[in-house]
Amino acid sequence: MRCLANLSIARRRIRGSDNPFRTIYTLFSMKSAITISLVPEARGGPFVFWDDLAAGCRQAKELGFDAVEVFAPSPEAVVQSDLQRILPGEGLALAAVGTGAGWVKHKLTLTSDDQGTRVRALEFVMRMIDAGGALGAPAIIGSMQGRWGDGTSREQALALLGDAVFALGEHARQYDVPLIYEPLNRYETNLCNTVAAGCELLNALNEPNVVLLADLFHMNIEEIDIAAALRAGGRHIGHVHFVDSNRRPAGCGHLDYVPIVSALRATSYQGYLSAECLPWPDSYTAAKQTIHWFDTLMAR
Ligand code: LER
Ligand code: MN
Repeated sequence: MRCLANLSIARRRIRGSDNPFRTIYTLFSMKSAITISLVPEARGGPFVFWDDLAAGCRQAKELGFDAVEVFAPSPEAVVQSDLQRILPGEGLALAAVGTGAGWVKHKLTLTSDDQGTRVRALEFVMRMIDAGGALGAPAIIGSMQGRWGDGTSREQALALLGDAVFALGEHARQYDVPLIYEPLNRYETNLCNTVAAGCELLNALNEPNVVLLADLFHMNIEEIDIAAALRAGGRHIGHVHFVDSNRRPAGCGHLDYVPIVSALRATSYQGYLSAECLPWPDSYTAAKQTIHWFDTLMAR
């Protein structure tokens, strides 16, 4: 543990430099990422940078982030974006691509009672997996999971979700990336609200290529004890949305991050802490606050 903490401190010292040892340190510690939304319909949502991919990446790099997470309107928008050129130019990785635009723009869900809608939802996510996979990044299923109630029972919707998540995880294998599945709070889905419910879904699928996204905002609403839930989630946790209780940047709400980071270290988590939070009070300040909080926690 002490060794990991020392590595984090060393990594922090060389943040932002082109030192080749940076890569080595990064291999052994959690990594920072920040969200960029390119979806006008999602305005008001929890994304730090908006609209301008190149400017978002430039600021992410300047502040010392390791990666960006992109919320794009369509798979085509990812393919046609300049990411392939911008990311290596800035020395940034693509942490993940969101699929929620399928819901926000087209009202597609993987558990709709309408078969045509389900098929289109599956196609949308598959193409997003292709677009992200070509850049080495996994896709996230959050809002696209839908909910039970409008024509589907809980059992039917969970079975549909399990089948879709399994098929999409298998599809992602060809890119050597997992599929990321995100439990959401009760106001956004009634399928899986907790890490434990997410684990139950994955365990029933028999070793799928799927990991869980632990979004600290949703967890603050649903979990009894966030750190305990992360420890119990263990190897299933593959991505973290790094945000505070009120969806403001980390350090601007009432979450206690010390036990949260201890829990992630205890499970040898080496994935991203990705800032999916409101651009509060503005994008740049939110990004700066996030990286400051990330560095402070990693240096402990
Ligand atoms: C939605 O609340 C959320 O947390 C997103 O990550 C879902 O895609
Ligand atoms: Mn999230």
